[in-house]
Amino acid sequence: MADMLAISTAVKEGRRKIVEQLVNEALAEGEKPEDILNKGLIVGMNELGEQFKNGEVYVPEVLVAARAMKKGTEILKPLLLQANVQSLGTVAIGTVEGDLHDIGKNLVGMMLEGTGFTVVDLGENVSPDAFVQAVRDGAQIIGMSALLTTTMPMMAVTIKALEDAGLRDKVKVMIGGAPITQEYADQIGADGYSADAASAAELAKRLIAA
Ligand code: B1M
Repeated sequence: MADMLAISTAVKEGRRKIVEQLVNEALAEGEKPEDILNKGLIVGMNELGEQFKNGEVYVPEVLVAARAMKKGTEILKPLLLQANVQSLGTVAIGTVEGDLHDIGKNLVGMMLEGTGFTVVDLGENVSPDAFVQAVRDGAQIIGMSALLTTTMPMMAVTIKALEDAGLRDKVKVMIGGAPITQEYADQIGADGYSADAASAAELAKRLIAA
């Protein structure tokens, strides 16, 4: 039986090679990729987040853990993606201006691709203008991620930029990230909020159908 505790511990301790080895072993034992992600990698990163909050670890440790987590998700990515012949639509996704957290955004992008969307990854620290340009370039959905309470307001600024550009009614806006809530989405006039990557893909399907 695959050892999810060992995977989450290896992420927490930033042991990239061990994460790689354990994830490959878990797959060889028949463990589902989504279970390795949710019960191993994400658990480790969330636990480290708590330690970070409590001042038990600092930015360098978190950075090393993020790299270890990335290694694990790189192995899982092709397995989480299913072959879809026809695209369901185009989603431009990015972390808002001022925010460099990209792990959750990358997972959401991965799930959207797996569901059949074409994903344009705008990266991190994405300006409102860059989101506006993505709509001009054909994105039907904008996906914004924010992990910091200080960068959340950039979501509202981006929605305002879409309005000012006369594009608000041409695009659906979905948002997410640890500090984001449905209440906040309603407050800033986003079309949808989701708490995790799997429900983000479901939300995108509902938005494109609407
Ligand atoms: Co930062 N950081 N960080 N950090 N970091 C948090 C977010 C924090 C909560 C830690 C803490 O104090 N407990 C805290 C924010 C506090 C606050 O604002 N209230 C914090 C801080 C303070 C900071 C710095 C300011 C620290 C400093 O420099 N003093 C700094 C800011 C840098 C910046 O962005 N300008 C900083 C830096 C960093 C690192 C660079 C070291 C690193 C990021 C590396 C990277 O992303 N490449 C980092 C990390 C890793 C974290 C924690 C530990 C983990 C984040 C993560 O990747 N989680 C985090 C603590 C925490 O969140 N528990 C923390 C795993 C990931 C799978 O979850 O991103 O929530 P998450 O994504 C989920 C859902 O939220 C959702 O789906 C995802 C998958 O299920 N989701 C969406 C996300 N986006 C979505 C979009 C959608 C839909 C759903 O639709 C479009």
